[in-house]
Amino acid sequence: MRLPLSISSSVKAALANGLPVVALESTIITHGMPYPQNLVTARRVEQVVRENGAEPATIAVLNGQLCVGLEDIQLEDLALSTGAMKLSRADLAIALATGRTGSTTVAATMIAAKLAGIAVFATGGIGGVHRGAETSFDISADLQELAQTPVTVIAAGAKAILDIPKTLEVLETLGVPVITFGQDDFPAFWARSSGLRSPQRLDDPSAIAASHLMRDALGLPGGQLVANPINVDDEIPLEQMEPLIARALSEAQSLNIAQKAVTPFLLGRIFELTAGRSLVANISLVKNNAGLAARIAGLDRCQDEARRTEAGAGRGAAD
Ligand code: PSU
Ligand code: MN
Repeated sequence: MRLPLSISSSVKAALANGLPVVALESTIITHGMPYPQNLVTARRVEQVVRENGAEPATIAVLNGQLCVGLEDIQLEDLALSTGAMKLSRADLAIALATGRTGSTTVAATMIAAKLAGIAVFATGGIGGVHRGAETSFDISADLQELAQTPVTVIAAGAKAILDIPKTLEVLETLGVPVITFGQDDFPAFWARSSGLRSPQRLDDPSAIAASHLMRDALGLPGGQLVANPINVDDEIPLEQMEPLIARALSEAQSLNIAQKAVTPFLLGRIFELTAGRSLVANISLVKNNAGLAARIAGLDRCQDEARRTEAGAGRGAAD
């Protein structure tokens, strides 16, 4: 079976020339933000990647093609569409086999990035262990993906709609490195701190790029999660979010919202309950993550190059 993988000409050129490329997901466009902010943000995030020296590759499934890098018109169509599927690992093959259109979650975007040869990916927040998972069993496939697909994912931590302590425990069990950039506390998406200490902290993007390569050198599968705290001016402290989150969660429960509808429902309700402030924060943190991802991607390539040169020099000396 031939894989319907379609890499845009600009992404193809960047990859062929060894230039840094940053993957971007599309569920945030179709299920994470309302129109027109979703389109404005998607374009702006691509621009931030470019300003930081890398080529953006927004990923989605369009009419059964796994597209890596979207033309502006494709981005616009996706932002306007109301029927796009939300595609995670479990859905990707079916959507491609049946010619469907859908956006990719963090898990599915990682799969596509790996296929295209892209090692760095920026998003807003990853999916995780939901509150009440002990009865609902609702744990995002994003966590398993981080354990098996070699892509470094830059996110603003995990949303406080999730059970953050349990999310960190599952990541630890799965052997996923969780690295907070520049602070000790693991961030909570809209808030800079979750009140929990991050498993790891690195202050230097080149150390993050080197760790990515070292996992590969060790022969370990999987990627790493880089948690990048939201800018202080745009954060919404946890205490302010908590009552709104509690309300959104209880509404979800009484409406019997389940499976892949849970995250979009909660995000939509929180947008309404914060009178749009959650969206302002969300846009700010995605741009912030795109910038850091582009810097890491640049270093990743340099490091890779350096490693090859070093290996070559080492062999030369042994000869
Ligand atoms: N965080 C956001 N907006 C989003 C998502 C996360 O602020 O749209 C999306 C991401 O694509 C993530 C997905 O991969 O939600 C997780 O969904 P689930 O919990 O159903 O696995
Ligand atoms: Mn889920």
